Amino acid sequence: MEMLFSKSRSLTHFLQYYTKKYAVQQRCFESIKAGELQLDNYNEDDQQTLNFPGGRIPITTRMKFISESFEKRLPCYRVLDDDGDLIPGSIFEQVKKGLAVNMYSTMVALQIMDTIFYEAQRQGRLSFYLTSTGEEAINIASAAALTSDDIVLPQYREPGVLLWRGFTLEEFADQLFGNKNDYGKGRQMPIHYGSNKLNYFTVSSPLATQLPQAAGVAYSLKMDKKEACVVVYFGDGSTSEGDFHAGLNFAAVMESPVIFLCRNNGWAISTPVTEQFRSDGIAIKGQAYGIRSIRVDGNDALAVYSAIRAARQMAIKEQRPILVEAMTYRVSHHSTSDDSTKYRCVKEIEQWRTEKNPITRFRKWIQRNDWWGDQNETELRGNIRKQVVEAIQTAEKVEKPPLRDLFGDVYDKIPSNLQEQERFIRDSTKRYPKEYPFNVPV
Ligand SMILES: Cc1ncc(C[n+]2csc(CCOP(=O)(O)OP(=O)(O)O)c2C)c(N)n1
Ligand SMILES: [Mg+2]
Repeated sequence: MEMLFSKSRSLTHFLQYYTKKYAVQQRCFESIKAGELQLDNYNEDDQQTLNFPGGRIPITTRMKFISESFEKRLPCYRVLDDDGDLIPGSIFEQVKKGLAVNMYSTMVALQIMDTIFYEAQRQGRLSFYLTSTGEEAINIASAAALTSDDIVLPQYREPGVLLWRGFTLEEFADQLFGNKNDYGKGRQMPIHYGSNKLNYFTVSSPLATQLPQAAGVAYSLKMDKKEACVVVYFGDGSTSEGDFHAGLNFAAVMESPVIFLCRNNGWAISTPVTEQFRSDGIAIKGQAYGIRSIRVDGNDALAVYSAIRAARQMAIKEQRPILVEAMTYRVSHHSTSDDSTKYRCVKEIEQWRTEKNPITRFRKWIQRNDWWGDQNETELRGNIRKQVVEAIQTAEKVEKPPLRDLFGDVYDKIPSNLQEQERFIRDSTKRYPKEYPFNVPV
């Protein structure tokens, strides 16, 4: 009791705590009369049911185990075929010329940004990089289906969502170079972007931590009665983390308006999905948590756009989570620290890079609509290339954040161990000035 008092600090808190606890103990499930578990004739089919906490369950005399899989695999929702033609009879959200061209142009911008930043890393100008190659449609089409009030919790392969929301190439470059304009003050690895202004949480390295957080953020939107939802992105590999399960269950029970968007790209660094799980992918897992789910072709921008629009509508109107599994392929190496040709077939990578390319597929569709031509393509690519190169050249020259920024922003008052570390690093810079980066103000 003493502990409780010191935690809650006041008698009022203590009483509130006990009143709540007592109320919970008094709660009784509607389907159960206290103390009995009865068998009775109940439902319309005259089938016998059992009363259990949580509801009535039909009984059977057959000892039947649920199968570990369905006879057929869960189908994948698609609108455009591999050649960018509309599949007859497909149901999808209409996309007008302006939006379609904007989506296409941003996919191309993401592709070019990735190519040039990747090369800059190979030249030794950046410490690390990671591309979204092959997953441009998931990035851009999902972003296009949202509004700017929707809150994004990313993994790390979704910079296209930020690009769509207006993060500038300079802002990307500032983060990558960790210069003094970087919102994280150079304290994070490259690609850990974030933007308060654009409702985009900062990328965090430990996988899947964003999932339970997303359930909580969405619950706060619900409490504030906001006309918005949360979208949380994650990879197939991240679903092996406990946080995936906690996040889904939490959101289902709390009826949080959140879209769980899994990019199933076949790989988690060198681990293929066949070694990651034995289920038919991810969407199927939603049902076990009581979450409405869909599997969609992640390389079909129109299908992704339509599915996320529908998911958003349901999440907000019905105040519930939705799980979307977007099927795709990680065309790039995992990151600049990886060589994927060591563990997968080059032919397979090439096929996804060319024949199943989501950008080419969407381009074919907009060209058939007479919304795009070769001239537009040349101009767009030239312009973006120039802008990315300029952004790199500028960001590279900007001064790094001062040494003192390494120790701030976490504690209200810097604790003694950090003060000691600061003294130590300052001493070292004096003793070994040549070993210390010249462009970090001390
Ligand atoms: C908790 C945790 N475990 C392991 C890692 C190391 N790690 C970084 S990325 C990655 C693969 C993740 O794969 P996936 O979620 O499928 O995303 P993808 O890279 O394919 O987009 C791993 C294992 C980590 N960052 N965090
Ligand atoms: Mg993956």
